[in-house]
Order: sequence, then C-alpha cells, then structure tokens
Amino acid sequence: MLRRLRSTASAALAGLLVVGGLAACGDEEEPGSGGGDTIVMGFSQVGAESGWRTANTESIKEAAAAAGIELKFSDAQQKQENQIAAIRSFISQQVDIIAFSPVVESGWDAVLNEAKAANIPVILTDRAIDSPDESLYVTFIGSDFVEEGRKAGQWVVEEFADDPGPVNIVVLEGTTGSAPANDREEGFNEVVTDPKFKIIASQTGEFTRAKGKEVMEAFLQAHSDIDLLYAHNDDMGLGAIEAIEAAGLKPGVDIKIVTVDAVRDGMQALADGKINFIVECSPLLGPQLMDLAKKVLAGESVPKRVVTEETTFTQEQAREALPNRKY
Ligand code: GYE
Repeated sequence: MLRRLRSTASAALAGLLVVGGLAACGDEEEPGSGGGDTIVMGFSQVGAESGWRTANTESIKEAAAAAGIELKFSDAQQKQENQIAAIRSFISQQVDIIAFSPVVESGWDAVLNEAKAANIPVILTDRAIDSPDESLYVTFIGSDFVEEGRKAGQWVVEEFADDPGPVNIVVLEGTTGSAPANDREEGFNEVVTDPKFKIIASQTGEFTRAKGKEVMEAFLQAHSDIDLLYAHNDDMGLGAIEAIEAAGLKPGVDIKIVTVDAVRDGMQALADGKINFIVECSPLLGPQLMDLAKKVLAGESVPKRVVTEETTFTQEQAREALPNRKY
C-alpha cells in the first residue's frame, strides 16, 4: 500500500464518506500489502468469456508482476453487479489505484463517485463507459471499436463489390450494452450502406463460443440463404463454424465470415480458410496499464485516451503471422 494513513474509522467508512486528503500522510504499512512503497492495484476483469479475455488477463498479471505492482484481481463473470461489488471492496481496502474493464457502458456513476470520494484514481481498460462525467476516471486505454467495425465493413464492401446483391448478412453481436458490441455495430453500419446488403438477422452471442454456435444454429434453421456472417469476436465465429459445418455447409466458402480479435484459434481458422478476414483487437494492454498507473500515482499527467494500435489479417497474412503469434 502506498503511504496512505488509515484509521479503523476511515477504513470502515471508505466508500460511504468523502475521505479526501487521506493520501500521503504517513508511512504505515498494511499487513500483507507488500512493502511501504508498493503500489496496490485493484483490477476488476469482465470474465473469462473468450480467448481475447484469457490473453488480456495473462497480460495484466504478467505486467503487474514485472512492474512490481501488487495486483488484487477479481473476475466478474460477465456481471455488472459483481464488478460494482469488486470496486466497492477495493475502495474499502483502500487500494492505491483501481483499473477495470466495464462489462457494459452504462450505470457506473455511483460507484465511481465513491472511488473519487475516497481519492482513489480509476483507469478504464479495454472498454469505455458512457458517463459524460470524465472526472470519474483518469484515463482510458484500449482499442477504437468503431474503427474495428469500419474495417470489417470495408472488407465486406470490397469482397462483394461485384455482387449485384442481395447480400444476406447475419450478425453475432457481443455482450448487449457493451462498448465493443455497440461500437463494432456502429462502425460496420457506417460503411456497409449499399441497399444491396441486407442484415437478415442479428442477435447477441455474448462473446462466447457456445452461444455463438447456438445462435448460428437458429439463424441457419430460419434462413437458407445466408451469404455472410459478421461476428463481433473470433470465439463466436468459431462456434458458428461448428454450426455451419454441422449443417453441411462450408464456412468461408458457402458462408463468408468476418470477425474481430485475431486470437490464435481465430487466426488458425483464418489460415485454414474457414474465416475470410479478421480485424485485430490487441489484448496485450498490461504493460501500458502498469506504466500509466505508475505515472498517475507519481502525479504525472497522462493522456485522457490511449488508443491501441492494430491491424487486419487476410487468410494469406494469417498463415504468415501464425508462427510468431503470442496469443
Ligand atoms: O473483442 C471479446 C471479448 O472487450 C475487446 O471482449 C474486448 C472484447 C473482445 O470478450 O473477445
């Protein structure tokens, strides 16, 4: 715990009362807090819904260890109420800094105001919140999901340039209300505007393989003429591939597939010709997050938004990139 003096009363009341001004007034150490100047970070993760998330969790744990930051890690199992409870617990433990990846965009103001009142800075990682109050967090590090949606859409426009249409599209959406689901839909729809493109079905697959398969089975039962699947992540695309094959069709040929993430299994399916195009979304946010946390706690100014750099992959590019792919 960083030089933060606490009393029984303040510990008990943290999260309920304004305890501003508590920081940096003493040298006392909390048992098990890892030394006087060790930074303690509370991190609330979305869950373990996808290959992306697994790689993201590893990146954060590894980077914390490498940076000498004590990490209190909590898995919310895709439930906002669990994340709110985790953040409240971090506040009452008086961690030095809180980082979290908000499962959905809305409904954070109350708990983030509690963190603010307790003088604990908050870093958003990976996903955004929709609050207009930017004072609730110091910085937001992660991808531009709208741009990812645009890149997926641009590929679709080019791939079907010579097709007079109709081009029947089904969409597997991410977690309802999450920033990546909202933004990947927005970016895609911004680009795929020609009326020959028809979105004939769109439903959430909750970013998981199992749900992606289940929803794709339903799509296939309801529609015999699907030309393209846009899946908001690789895992749902991989589940859908199983459904498509079980229906006696060839994924990547009978039904073209574009996804987002570029995790190893997705890249393998792309290299094997079962997916046609993947927009990369990097989960390796750990090192930058730890860097930002140190700067914030040292009182240095940090940018309000740090955007991750990423690329796209064709089948050919996936074959080249796979041997060196880290996740
Ligand atoms: O694309 C998906 C994961 O928030 C960027 O969440 C992340 C998304 C990622 O479940 O696979």
